[in-house]
Amino acid sequence: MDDTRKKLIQILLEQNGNFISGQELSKQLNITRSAIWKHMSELKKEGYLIEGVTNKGYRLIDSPNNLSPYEIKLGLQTKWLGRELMFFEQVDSTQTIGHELAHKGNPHGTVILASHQSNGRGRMKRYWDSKAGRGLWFSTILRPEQLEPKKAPQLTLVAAVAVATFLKELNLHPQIKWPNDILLDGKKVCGILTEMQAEQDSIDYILLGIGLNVSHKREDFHVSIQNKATSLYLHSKIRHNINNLFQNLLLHLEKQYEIYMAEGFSVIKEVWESFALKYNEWVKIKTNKTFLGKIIGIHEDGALIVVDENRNEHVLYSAEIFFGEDV
Ligand code: BTX
Repeated sequence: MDDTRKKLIQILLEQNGNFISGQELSKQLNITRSAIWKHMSELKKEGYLIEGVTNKGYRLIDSPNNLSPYEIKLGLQTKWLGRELMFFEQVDSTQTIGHELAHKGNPHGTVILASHQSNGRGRMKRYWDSKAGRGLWFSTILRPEQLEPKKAPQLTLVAAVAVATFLKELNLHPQIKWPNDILLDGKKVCGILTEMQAEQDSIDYILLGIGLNVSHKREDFHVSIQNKATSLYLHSKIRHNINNLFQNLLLHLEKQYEIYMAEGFSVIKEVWESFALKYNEWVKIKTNKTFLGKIIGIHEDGALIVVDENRNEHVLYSAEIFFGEDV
């Protein structure tokens, strides 16, 4: 989008729905009134709903519900997270771009956001369905100073707590399935992928990838996941403004990260457990073998603690949990 038009949107947004005169706009933008009129027509074509009234000027009634880095930056209340925001219409995966940028030295808190991922990925090279304009697909570069590499998996749980508290604030009842799935009514609405670059005793960076399904209808998901995935819209039939959602999600992430860094994992662990799914119920657990077990807690380092049918305790760092239809 051309720079004048970006500035024009910014000015219109700043009026909070009130009118601004054409004369004032042409003064602020240093362009003629007919140029303003042309830009307004272009914005309308892009989906902005703008009212023009003689003697009053223009006012913005509604914006297209598309990701817009300008709108995001305008209302972003974070201190450091997303202050450096890279936006792409289409990428293969924001994780790929994130690794490239982290290697080039991009700072802590850089966020890479895409409207569409052609090759979004989950854990263990699984795919992540990332339909254009339907969700928040983003990666964050974190450079936690003085965090031991072995504690890095805790950050997945920190992020899960951030997403869950964010969804709770939307009056939803999220549950966390260890380690990285956020569910609504048993269906996955969000996935988290944490990748790390580290030396033996120091972390270079952590790339925290989050995929949140926002406005999918059922048929927007790949047929293979239509029964087990959901979106905020599908779940609650509410159309959220995607840019506001993103601003709030970043705020929650920043907050939980800071709590974790200042107070350690125990505070996070407690909140995490309050959202945990299938505590003390028999579930199928797959590690290098598959067995029935009960989840009884998470360890201080973020690992899962389960007991098997013979009452033996296991501390698991990597596992798949199956329940319901999956069992
Ligand atoms: P995961 O391995 O726990 O979950 C992947 C599994 O989830 C898939 O095998 C599929 O069954 C299911 N699935 C795929 N897409 C979706 C979806 N949109 N909604 C619900 N279920 C789905 C979870 O991995 C971690 C996902 C992280 C995604 C983010 S998006 C931004 C960043 N870039 C990137 O490539 N990945 C991360």
